[in-house]
Amino acid sequence: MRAVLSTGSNMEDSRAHLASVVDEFAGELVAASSLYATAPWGGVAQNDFLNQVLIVEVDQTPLELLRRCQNLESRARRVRETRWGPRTLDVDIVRIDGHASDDPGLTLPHPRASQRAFVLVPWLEIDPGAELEGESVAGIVDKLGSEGVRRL
Ligand code: PH2
Ligand code: MG
Ligand code: MG
Repeated sequence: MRAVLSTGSNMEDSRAHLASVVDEFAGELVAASSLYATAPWGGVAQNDFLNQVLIVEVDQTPLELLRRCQNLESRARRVRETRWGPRTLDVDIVRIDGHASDDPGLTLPHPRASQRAFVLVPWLEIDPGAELEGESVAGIVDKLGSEGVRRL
């Protein structure tokens, strides 16, 4: 099963937190984007984020992959405080090829991905032909713009 993951951090050593995800999926990694410095999305005043997108090929169910992502967040001592607020590590499943779900525990594709240049721009870097719900990611980015998303 092929999945697109979005990782983000704006607390502590953000590079190390993102690297912990690359390490976890090292043997299953299809592609990893550059790191991006991104302005906070969602209206909470906070430090800029570091974001990255990974494409992985895993031999797991969607819920098993979700647990694995949540374990990585726990290992980073992630505390869930403010919605859309600061975090040590966020690992979101953006899309799983051939899979859609409206389960509130794991909605796929990620319901807000199409509003988030910090997800779409890194994704486009590693998959220029990417599609989200039948629309090209390149086309979505054209409409949305990519202000505040800087490739490092
Ligand atoms: N994550 C959020 C809220 N806002 N903004 C940016 N730039 N990057 C993020 O990863 C991010 C955010 C909550 O998931
Ligand atoms: Mg998130
Ligand atoms: Mg999350």
